[in-house]
This record gives sequence, C-alpha cells and structure tokens, in this order.
Amino acid sequence: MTETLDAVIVGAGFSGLYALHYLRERGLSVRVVEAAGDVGGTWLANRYPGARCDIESIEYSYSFSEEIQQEWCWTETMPAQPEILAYLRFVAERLDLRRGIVFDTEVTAMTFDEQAATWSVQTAAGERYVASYVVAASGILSVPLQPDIAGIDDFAGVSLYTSRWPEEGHDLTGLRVGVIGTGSTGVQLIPVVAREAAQLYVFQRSAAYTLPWQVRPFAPGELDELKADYAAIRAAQREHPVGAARLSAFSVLIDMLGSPPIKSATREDQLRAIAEHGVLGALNWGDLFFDIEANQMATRLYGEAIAAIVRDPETAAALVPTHPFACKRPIIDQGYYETFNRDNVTLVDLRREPIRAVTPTGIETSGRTYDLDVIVYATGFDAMTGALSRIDVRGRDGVSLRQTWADQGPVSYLGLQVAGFPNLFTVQGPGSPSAATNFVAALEQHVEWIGDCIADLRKRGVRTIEALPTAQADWIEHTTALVAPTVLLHPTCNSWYNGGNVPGKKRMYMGYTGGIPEYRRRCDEIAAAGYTGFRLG
Ligand code: NA7
Repeated sequence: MTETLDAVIVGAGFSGLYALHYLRERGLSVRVVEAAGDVGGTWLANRYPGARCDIESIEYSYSFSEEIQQEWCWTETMPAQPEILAYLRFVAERLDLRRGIVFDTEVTAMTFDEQAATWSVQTAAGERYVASYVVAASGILSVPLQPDIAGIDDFAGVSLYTSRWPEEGHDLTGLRVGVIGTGSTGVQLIPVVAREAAQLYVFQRSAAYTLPWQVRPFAPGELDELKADYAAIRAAQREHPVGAARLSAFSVLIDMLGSPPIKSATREDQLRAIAEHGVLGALNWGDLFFDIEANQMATRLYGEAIAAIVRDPETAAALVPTHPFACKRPIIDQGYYETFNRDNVTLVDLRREPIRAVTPTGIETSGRTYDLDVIVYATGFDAMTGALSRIDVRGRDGVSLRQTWADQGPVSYLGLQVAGFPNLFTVQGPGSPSAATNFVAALEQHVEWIGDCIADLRKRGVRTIEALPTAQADWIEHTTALVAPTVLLHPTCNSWYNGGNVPGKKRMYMGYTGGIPEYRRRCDEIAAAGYTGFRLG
C-alpha cells in the first residue's frame, strides 16, 4: 500500500496531535503514523504507579483552543498520568483527530528522494507513505534505555519497566521488590511501591536532588475561577522563559537565581534556611547555577537537611548527591526521603556495592545477594535523539541521520531541522527550548512555526527547505555558549539533557536555555526575513 500525502507526522503524543490539527486546518492532507495502539505518547507508555507531571495542569495543557481549555476539567493542581492521558484522548475526540492516525504502525525507514523532493516513509508492516514533508513528533523521552546489566533475562521473577508498565497494573502487595533507578521516575514510584511491597530495595547509582511538593485536588470552585482568568494565565505563560509562570519544577530554579548567594551567607543564615524550608532551603541560593564551589556548599547543606529527615545516618549520607544541583532536571516528590524511615525499605548504595548481575533469584551486588520477586527498571531514556535514531532516516546523498548524530553529536539548526535532511522538521528537536521548559508551551510554538512555514512555502511554490550547515554550526555554538558558564555540562553530571546517561553518546547540552520568548522572537525573525539560515529550493 502506498499513500501520497502533503505531510506525514510521526507520533501521536502531545506534539503529533497538535501538528495534525494545525496542518489539517491549513488544508494539507496529513497522516499520523503511531507505533502504539492509542494516542498519548509518553503519557500512554509511562503509566507506572505515582507517574505525575511536575508542572501545573492548567499550564501543562494546550493553549490554542479556548473551547478545549474551558471544557476540560482538571481535578488536581499537578496532574497524574491517567488524567493527562484522558485529556489527550478527549482532545483527540473533540478535534476528530483519530481518523487521521494509523495506530500500531511503526516507522522503520524514511528516505528523501532528491528528484521528486519527497520523503518515502516505510513502516514495519510494509506500508509506504510518500509526502513532501515529514514532521517528526516522535517524542524526546520515548526510547527507554535498556540497562547494561548482565543477566537481566535470567531473572525468574517478574521484570517491570516503568516506561511500559502493564496496562492492567501489577499487584505488588506482599512482594519483595527491587527498584533500579532514582531519577524523576524512581523518585515518584518508590514511595508508592513502599506502601504496597513487603520489602523494597532501592538500588541507587546516583542520588537525586528532590524537593517535597504538595499536590492537591482543586477546591470546589477553584478551577472555575482559574478558567475565568485563563487569558491572563496564558499571557503570563507566554512571556515566561520556561513557559510556566505558576509553580513547577522549574520555579525552584527561577526563584533560586533571584536569591542571595550562599557564599556570602553566614552559617546561621544557612541553618535557618534548612530549619525553615528543609531541603528546599538548602538549594535556594543565587550562585549555584554558575559557581561550582557554591553548588558544592549547597550540596553539603542539602545533606544536613536530609539527615534531619532520614533517621539512619548511613542511609542519609548515601542519599546525598555527588553531582551539582540543577545540572539535571529538578525533581519534585511526595514523601521521598520519609520513605527511607520505613522498616520495609532499604537503600542499596551502588557507589559502594555495584551490581554484578541480575540472577534467577534477584540481584547480586559486590556486597551481597538480594532475593526478589519483582525487579522494576526505572533506568531512563535515550532522550531527544533516540526516537529518530531508531528509524533509518536517509537525507541527501543517502546520508544517515543516526550516523550524523553519532559522528557529530545531536546537531540541529534551532532544533527544527538537521542540515542534509530537507523538509524534515523535528518538533522539540535538540537545541530547542523543549527539555529546558514546559514541553507543551514549547511544542505549541514549534508546531505553529513549522505549520506556518510549510503553508508559506506552498503558497510561494517553494519545494524544499533545508538548514544550512553554517547556520547549524552557529546555532550550536550559541546554545553551547549559553550553558558554558553554568554547571549544566559539569563533568560529574551524567544527565539525559547532555547525553551523559547513554554510554557512547556524544556529550552536548541538548536544550536552548535562552527561554521560549527569546526563542520565539528569533524563529519569527528568521521566518520574516525569508528563512535566514535555511536554503530554499
Ligand atoms: P533519569 O532521570 O535518566 O534517571 C534514570 C535513573 O536510572 C538514574 O538514577 C540512573 O542512574 C539509573 N540507572 C540507569 N542505568 C542504570 C544501571 N545500569 N544501573 C543502575 N542505575 C541505573 O530517567 P527518569 O525516567 O527517572 O526521568 C526522565 C525524565 O522523565 C525526567 O527528567 C522528567 O522530565 C520525566 P545514573 O544517574 O545514570 O547514575
């Protein structure tokens, strides 16, 4: 089967759904190809217990439709996974998007035909779509990282992956459970599992910085009041660097930047900060983002704040991170540190006793053997470039995108296109604000820019648009210069933001830290000037 279209969109998550709507509204024939059986993307796959967004629901949602934002009712300040998935299903119905999506269909290859100026998109089932444009909305955290641990397949118990949790759930009551991974996912999951399991072992390779956060149901009438004020809420969001003006995981960083420096704080000031605000107080200083010494001082204070919560001194000490605060995405939690005071929870510090292997009966470290019924892997993602690298993408002269990124690192112009791959747009590609901001706000800007660009080129009879290598190099230089004075690329920071969590991946900070408003201004200026930095053909 071959279908000819104006555009193919890969992925039916937040980005793909909006791209489908936006391009369809502009009169294009469009098809979304989605590997999963439903809409939702990351929010369909990551349905582990405790999964929740770290941005407020009224901001972590589409702003483009007044009807949708008025009709949909959020129940909590920060939405849990089932509610976000229900929201995306609602949007898909409301905008009649499902008829434009083919589900259970994995894209395996995409090849650019230079003569015809079209992309041929091949699926695992043998279908082919031919289109002038491809919009890759394949997600920035959609390819789970298979942990590099010997013997994983030998385990005779149940292995669960947070990024593909069974739809029907898994009852952990009375079981001995091991969780590997203490990033955002592990930190959300661990307190929930601790309440169910007979015994929980937390296998921690790197300790996390995590801040307690209250999530609550909306009070009666509260959501209606917010909705009545939506125009102002969206306007504030639009002007905000991270696309979220209310409380979020990012507000900690923003607040921090405006606080006094820890280096000029007295010991009394520091102790007062943690006495009044706990671990949050330990990190709320203005110099942490740029000064590694200041950051290390804050980490020591953070350790003191943990020790005031976690009763066992050895466990408290093991929970103190060794990488700088803010070089990874800040984590917010509900009762994480308190969980380690439970009798049924044991922290296994892999820095002291690394994992040797998974065995048929559990996990063997250099220290001892842990007998387990269930092992949960919360080991993260091949972020930003993982999804497109899995597809055999071939641009001009048959050049491979996977190879380009392997050789050069995650290069891109504006996070919108990679040089050598005409008419292939990446929503939230590396070098765009995505990871450093509220994804939904960032993707709306991306989808609208891409959609307007395609509509404009079609009107002008332009067949191809392609990032220039020089513009791409300049953009990378710019994004790298922005983070150079910060702790974001510190050698001790192995984060999905910089590729350091994937063995062999070239390290490069993959976000744009200048903020969405400045990014939008630049993108608009580029378009208005006739697409500076792109070659039109
Ligand atoms: P993260 O933040 O990348 O965390 C993955 C965790 O898994 C992290 O603690 C890793 O330790 C650990 N990990 C990975 N491989 C191993 C092995 N082989 N052995 C032991 N531990 C391992 O992913 P998340 O899913 O938690 O969060 C991703 C984003 O999703 C998050 O930032 C939010 O934006 C939503 P390491 O740090 O590498 O030592």
